[in-house]
Formats: sequence, structure tokens, C-alpha cells
Amino acid sequence: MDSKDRDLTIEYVGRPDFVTANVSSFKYAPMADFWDRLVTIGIKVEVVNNDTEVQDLPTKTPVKTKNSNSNSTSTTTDTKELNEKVYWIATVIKISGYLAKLRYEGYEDDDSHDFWVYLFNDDIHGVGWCASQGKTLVPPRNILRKLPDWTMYLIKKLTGARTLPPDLKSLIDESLATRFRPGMKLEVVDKQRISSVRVATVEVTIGGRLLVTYDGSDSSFWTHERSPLVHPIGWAQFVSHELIATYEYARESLEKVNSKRFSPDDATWDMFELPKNDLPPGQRFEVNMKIEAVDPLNLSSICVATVVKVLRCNYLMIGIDGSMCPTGSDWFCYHATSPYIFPAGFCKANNLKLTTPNNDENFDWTRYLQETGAKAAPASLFNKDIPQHGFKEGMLIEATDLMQSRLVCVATISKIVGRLLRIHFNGWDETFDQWCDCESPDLFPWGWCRLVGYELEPPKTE
Ligand code: MLZ
Repeated sequence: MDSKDRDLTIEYVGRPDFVTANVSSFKYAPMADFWDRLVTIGIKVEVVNNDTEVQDLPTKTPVKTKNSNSNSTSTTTDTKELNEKVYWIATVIKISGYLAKLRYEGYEDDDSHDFWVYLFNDDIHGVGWCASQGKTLVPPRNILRKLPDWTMYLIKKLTGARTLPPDLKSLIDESLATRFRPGMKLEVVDKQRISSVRVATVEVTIGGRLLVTYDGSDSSFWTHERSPLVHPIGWAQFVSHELIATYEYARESLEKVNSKRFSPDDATWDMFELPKNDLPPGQRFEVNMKIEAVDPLNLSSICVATVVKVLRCNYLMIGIDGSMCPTGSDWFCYHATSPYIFPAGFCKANNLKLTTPNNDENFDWTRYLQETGAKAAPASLFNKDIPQHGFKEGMLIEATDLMQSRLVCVATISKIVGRLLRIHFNGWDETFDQWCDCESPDLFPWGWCRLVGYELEPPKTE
């Protein structure tokens, strides 16, 4: 792993104006469902004591510390080998994504020695770990000077204290587990022709992200296993989506879906969270209905668009009015419940810029519908759920640049409209901004890159 991203993540987190989104706000982030309960302000941890000269200090006093959670007893020994890591207790003062600001026990209100750590780091453990591993607890020199009888102090401080669970490492590993593996086949939107899907093979998996290579080509694509752009084998044929593949594949893949018999390398339907088809009874999107939609090829823009095709299972093919290719190669597929489609008038109601056909400044929906002889899709058809996400404007996150999806970048939530977040990439022009759903799998908590071992793109500086 690059030291560049470690420094960046830690360097930023110490800034006074720095606010990050909580891990629990990200639906699909590792440990999102329990992190905020596990890691709270005030919990105590055992952390490597990097006060180097501490290594030379005599540790003659056998010390007993008792932790309320573990009931284990740690005894410091006087047989500590030189250069062996020693530890000390610290309290979590602040939490930022997967990082925490710690203060060594004994510094009380003195914040001048506070330091940030990745909580998943191998140097951080729950209280009781040193005892169980025969590791030594020694205070930093400053504290030792202040508190010669620090053992009693520690016992008092640790009584009833909360700490990290002893199995944190396995909880982390479990939350990073994926059913996708290199060699697996799936169907992925063709990045060169977004109206089609192609068969692709997984090359790399990392933190739920997938690097896939389109079969029969050298072209590859970074995406996420929960992205709406990836599908199980047989999906295109089943929902009647355009597919670029051999005739054999088309036939066999449909057979596989119908018989539910897949090859060992196939990504199967149970590996995907399929959209719910809960449209109001008797109501359907219809061809030629007008909507507003996030442009998948320019995610900073919400455009006037048309339902050009209705596929099976309520998938819709959509085209952007005024810029549709005559061949239909830039039509794109959103599910009817997608958070990226809106009823006509959505932008106006939310004071957002609507990209209109021919950039007509005086665009008016009523007139446009008359002129085109089309009708607007009824508002009742659209997904109106707004999850309780906890994101706030100004929060920093790590986010995939979906136009260059290899890049995970430092980003800020610059605007929130219901469940829609406007993601601004720090240092980059606003034309790089992208509208993302609050449940997008391409948004990550601060420290995620470091957690999974992926390079974080720093803000652009000039
Ligand atoms: N080379 C590209 C990189 C853009 C990446 C922006 N990420 C937020 C460019 O300069 O356009």
C-alpha cells in the first residue's frame, strides 16, 4: 500500500473544519450496520505506545489491570525484550469514518498529544488484549512523570470502561467477504455502448469493487458488485435487454435462467439485490412518456428524457431528449424504481438546473409536452422513498469518479435533495460533479481506501 494515501487520510482528518459522514450512513460500507454502535466516543483501547524512549524504562512493577468487559488480567512483566512493541491505554475522543482520534490515558484534558489512527490497524486492540497476549502496558514518559503510581490510576480508569470487541479483526474480515471472485462471469453494461450489456469476466475484487474485462476484448472496467450496471448471467435475455454476445451465449444464458442451472463460474441471480417491482397497482411506465433523468454519461446533469422502451420486470430504456443517437446506442437502462429518474417538474420544484433539449433557456414542460405530443409519466410511478441517511452538506467522503471508475477520490457532499447527493470532487471543476443516490455503492466512508488497500486519489492541487 502506498504511504501517500495513509498520509493524506490522516493529514486531512486533523483539520479543524473537517467533517466526515458516519460509517452507518453508507448502506453498503464494510461494517456499516454495526460500526457506530461498536465505536463510540469514550471507549478505551490498547494502542502501541510509540514513545520510543519508553523502551529503556524499567518496568519492575508487576501491574494488574482488570477490564470490566473481558475479566482478563494483564500483568506487565520485567522481562520485556528490547524493541518489543509496548502498549498503553487510550480513549477515543473523536470518530471520523474508520478513524479515531485517541488520547493516551493520563493526559486528562490535555489535547496536545492527541493522535489519529485507523481503528482497523493492527496496533489497536480492545482492552484486555495485552493481558491475553502477554504484551506490556507502559505509559508514555510524560504520563509516567506525572503519575508514578499509574497502575492504580489505570485500574480506576478502566473500571466499567467500554472497549472494542476482541473479535474486531474477524468482524472486519467478515464484512469484507464477497461472493465474487476472479474468473467469474457476469453481464455488464458496455461502457462504449451503454444501450447494451456484454459478458465480462471478473479480474480483481477489492472491497466490493470489481475490475471486469469484457469477453473477447482487452477493454476493462471498474465497477461495484452492487452497481446497477452489473447483472447475473442470463439477465439481458431474461429482461429483453440488448446483449452483445454470441448466439450460443444468448440461447444458453436464457436456458440457464429458466432451468436455474448455472456453470460454476457464473454470477448467479442470488448474488444480486434485484429491484423490487412495487409500482402502484395497474400503473406502468409507457413508451414515449417524458421524465427527468440523471444523464449516465454526464452525471452532473439532470435532463429532459423519454422512456423509449419498456423491458420486462419494469426495466426502462431511456434516451436524453435532444441528444439521442439515431442508432439508439446511447439509450440507457434504469429500473422503474431507480432513484435517478424523476417526474417532469422535479428540477424546478427543487430549484435545480434542468438540462433541456437544445439548451432552451425558456423551457416549459407544459409547452414541451404539447409540442412533442407526449405525456409526462405520472408522479405516482416514481420511487418516493427517502432513506434516513444521515448525510449532510459539507461532509467529506471517498467516492468513485464514475466517469473514470478506476479512481476513488476525495469528495465532498455539496448538495442534498431528498435521497440524491451531489458529489463534488475536491479541487476539480464542478463539471466533474456527479449526482449519486444516498445508497450508491460507489460512495465510501473516510478511510475506506486504506481499509481495503485501494489507492485514494488526492484532491487536485494547482
Ligand atoms: N485525466 C482526467 C482525470 C479526471 C479525474 C477527475 N476525478 C475527479 C482529466 O484531467 O480530465
